[in-house]
Amino acid sequence: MWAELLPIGRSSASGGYRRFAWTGADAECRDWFREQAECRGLAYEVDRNGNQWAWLGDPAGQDAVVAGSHLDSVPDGGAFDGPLGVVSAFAALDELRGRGARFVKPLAIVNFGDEEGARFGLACVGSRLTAGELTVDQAHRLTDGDGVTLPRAMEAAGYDPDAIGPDPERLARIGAFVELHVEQGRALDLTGDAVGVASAIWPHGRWRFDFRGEANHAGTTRLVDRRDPMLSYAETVLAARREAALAGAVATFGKIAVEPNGVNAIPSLVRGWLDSRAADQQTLDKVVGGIEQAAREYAVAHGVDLHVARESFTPVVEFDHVLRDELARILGGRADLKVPVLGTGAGHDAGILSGSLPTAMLFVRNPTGVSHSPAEFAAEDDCVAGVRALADVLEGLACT
Ligand code: HGY
Ligand code: MN
Ligand code: MN
Repeated sequence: MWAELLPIGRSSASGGYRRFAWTGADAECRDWFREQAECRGLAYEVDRNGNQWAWLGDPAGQDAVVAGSHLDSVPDGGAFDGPLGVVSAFAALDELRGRGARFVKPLAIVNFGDEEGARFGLACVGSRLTAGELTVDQAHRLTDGDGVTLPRAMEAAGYDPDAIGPDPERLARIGAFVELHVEQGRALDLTGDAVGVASAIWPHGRWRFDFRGEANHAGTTRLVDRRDPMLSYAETVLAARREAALAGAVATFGKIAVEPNGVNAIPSLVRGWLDSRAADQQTLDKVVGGIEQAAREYAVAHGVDLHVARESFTPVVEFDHVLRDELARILGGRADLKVPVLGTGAGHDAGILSGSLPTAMLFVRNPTGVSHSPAEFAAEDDCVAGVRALADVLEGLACT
């Protein structure tokens, strides 16, 4: 499975993946998913929001057990964030068939669309739409950097944008969703364990800061006459670092757009996107409030206008305790496996769906902790341990 996925959407320059929603690379990943479903004799379907499902047992049955993740990537993402959960779900099914497991509940493997939000700016679009946490109107207004709207992009990829919307009946048929994911930190490396279980996801969001000044000549405009938005933006980046460090949170300006974007022109607009996350809501509010206040002061000092818009927000997620205890019980029976429980600052479809049904996550050790980068890594032994743990969990939840 890895060998087939390896070249899809890979940049030869960076070695990273560019698998953005509704692009050619995304379509190739989707073809791969369908082939994996078909070659295993699973019933394949695409839901109204473009998420892909592969069913063993009756797709219309009740109390289904679902495993999976996503196949899209951030710009120059690693190979594991997303695909590890989908590949492991197929591998776990193969393992269970090898064990002769007898399924008493429907089992599905899922690929949620547009998890990273790399193209349209909002993460987890597929699961948010399904859970009713993103309205159809909001989704129809999403636009990429080239001005292409989500509906046009879906259409171009052969999907029907008028079909999108909440899917409560589908979610009501699912008894448990388990997402396996490469760890995006070093907690497991530090405890020396191959696999962990998630406790909670930090609240997190994305904010757009538009600093508007005045375009002018870089050679002839006196420093005192300038209204340069780059200065207030730069100071705001430093303020974000300061506020986050003070609060024990994180804040990142990782994306920027500059107009007119000329070497010899003072910018008229600097647009920066802030991603900030903290262990609790109060801390996050304090950090983002502090950054915004500082940005306003810098804007005034440089004669620049500032507009701040929150583009997305995901509240804290505490994973279902009953399902988590069930996972601990199932995996606790394995003398060779100690499974620590960890929190994470990364967002996931399992977090979005946690408001609609019991969800849980398994993490696989990442020896460097690096993620959202071509250097992301997980050792083969640990991936195999992840598959075995997922197989045990699925067997415990779906088999006699
Ligand atoms: O940005 C995130 O937390 C993610 O990996 N979707
Ligand atoms: Mn990610
Ligand atoms: Mn992911």
